[in-house]
Amino acid sequence: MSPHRPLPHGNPVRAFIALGANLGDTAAALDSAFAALDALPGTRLVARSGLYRTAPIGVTGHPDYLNAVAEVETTLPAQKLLNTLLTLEALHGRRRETELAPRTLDLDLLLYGDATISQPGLEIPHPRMHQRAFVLVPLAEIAPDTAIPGHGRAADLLDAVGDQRIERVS
Ligand code: PH2
Ligand code: MG
Ligand code: MG
Repeated sequence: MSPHRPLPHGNPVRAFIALGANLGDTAAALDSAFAALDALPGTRLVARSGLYRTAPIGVTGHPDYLNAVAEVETTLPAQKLLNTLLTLEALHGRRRETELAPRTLDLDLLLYGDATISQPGLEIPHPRMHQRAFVLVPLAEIAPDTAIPGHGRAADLLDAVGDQRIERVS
């Protein structure tokens, strides 16, 4: 985090990004991704959650994930930020095979200010974030009062995902 690096002009927006990996050195990938987010143009890392080991959702027989959430302040437009996240995934060795194939790094844009966006390839808020402990637990750790448009406060959604296995590891 670099609190003293000034942002370029433009109205900074508070955005939240989910980090996930379940292939390779997952802790190194998430640490590297946090640093890379802080180094993006017009962007600084405001907060990072701890790292959580989580059961894979949506598939069985795959390795556990390591998940976390980043809070950033950015002057990048949402679409540009999304494209940048996809580039960062590729730089971390992400290969897109089947949809839920184990991955070296997944970066999902969860929230972009209080915007609601529905475009091909870009849906904000992330359409499943309110149902996933691997997003809500780290999000509530760093910003419990965050409002998820259409679903309410992050911390208030935790009870409903209490059956999903998640364990803080660092
Ligand atoms: N990501 C998915 C599907 N399932 N499960 C966990 N625990 N963590 C993830 O990051 C994750 C998932 C799709 O991107
Ligand atoms: Mg994902
Ligand atoms: Mg993704």
